[in-house]
Formats: sequence, C-alpha cells, structure tokens
Amino acid sequence: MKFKNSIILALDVEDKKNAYNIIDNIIDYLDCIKIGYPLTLAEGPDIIKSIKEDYDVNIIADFKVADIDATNEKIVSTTLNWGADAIIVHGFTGEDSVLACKNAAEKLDKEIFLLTEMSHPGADKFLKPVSLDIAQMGVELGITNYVAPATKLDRLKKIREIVGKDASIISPGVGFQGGNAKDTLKYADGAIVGRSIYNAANPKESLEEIIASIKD
Ligand code: OMP
Repeated sequence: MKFKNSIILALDVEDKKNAYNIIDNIIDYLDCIKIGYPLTLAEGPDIIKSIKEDYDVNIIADFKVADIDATNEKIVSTTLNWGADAIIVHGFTGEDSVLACKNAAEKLDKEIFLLTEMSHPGADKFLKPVSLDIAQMGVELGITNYVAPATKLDRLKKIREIVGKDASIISPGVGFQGGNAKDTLKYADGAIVGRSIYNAANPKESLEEIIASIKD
C-alpha cells in the first residue's frame, strides 16, 4: 500500500458528520484513512462501507486484533468484508493467532499490518522486551506490512532493519504524541496522524504544515 504525501489520517472522531467534514476538508491530500474503535463503535461498522463508497480512499481498520486464531479469523474476515482494505493485528498473541489473520486477509485479497512496538510510554514495560521478536516472527511468517512507533525512533529504526527495506511500515505518534513526521519517514513509509489534524482549528492547514515539514 502506498500513501499519498506519506500521511495516513487516524480518524478517531465519534460521529459521522464530523468525520465527513474532516474528510471533505483534506481529501485532496490523502488516500488512506485509518478507522478504529472510536468511530466504528459510535457509528457501527457500516461507517467503513459508507466512507469507502463516498470517497476514493483506502481504509485501514485499526482493531488491534488480539485473540485466539479461530476468533481472529472471524474478526478479520468480517472487518474486511465491511469494506476495509487492511486491518491492524497485534503480534504478541503469537504465530497461530497472527497466521489466522494473514490467511483470512489473503483469502479476500486484502492485507494485514502487524503491530510490533507501541508508541505510548506504557508500552516500554511489557511490549518493548518482545517487540523485536514480534517483528522477526512477522518476517518468518511472510508478513510485509508493519506498525512501529514514531515516538521511539531508535526502535523504529531497529524494526526497519529487521523487516527489511521492501516491507511497508506505518508509524503512529506523529504530532500530538511528540513524534516528528520528517524524522519518522526516514524509516517509515507512512506517518499516522490523528489529533493534530482532526482536533486542529483548521485541519487542512494543519495537514499542509505537516506535509511542508516533510519536504523542508
Ligand atoms: P494521535 O496520537 O491522535 O495522532 O493518534 C494516533 C493513532 O495511532 C491512534 O488511532 C492510535 O490508536 C494509533 N496508534 C498509536 O497511537 N500507537 C500505537 O502504537 C499504535 C497505533 C495504531 O495501531 O494505529
């Protein structure tokens, strides 16, 4: 998956009207939107289908799938059948759980993103000690898409080294969580940005500033 202007919008708003206002404002700059629990639980999974029908965008469903293999398979198939192009799945659950997601996505000709290390400080305690192993497991399973943190560039760099230059990495934590788009994109293919855009007084200007900062 390629990302226009190397930015992915994390659309974590909680109503359709607001979501559509934001998309309408910035759609010229983007071709990939990440939709997670906030919008899907507020509006129902039909929101994925609606956005796909109304806009020419790829949708990554951020459901951080983390269950046993049989349940993961159902979550992934159902989500992708709602119209999402890809889904984010946790890696800490292990090989069988992750493979179930990969196989379910491949059956529908769609993709998974494997979440390795997370961007928030709390992830250092339990996830950091195993995140490089998760990335390595992904490589061994033939996974080509990853999520790794913009807030921890040393870790992002290490994860890039493990998954290789041909893998796709998307990276959350730019803006509100302290990460910087230009530095992040030295190692990642796409920077995920949420609050710095959708909470801005002028989302379009805010996105334009981020895009300009990448080109500086
Ligand atoms: P902002 O912090 O508002 O830019 O949003 C970041 C987005 O990325 C949110 O949708 C988070 O749920 C998501 N995210 C992280 O912030 N950290 C992670 O480690 C992983 C994700 C994710 O999987 O997208």
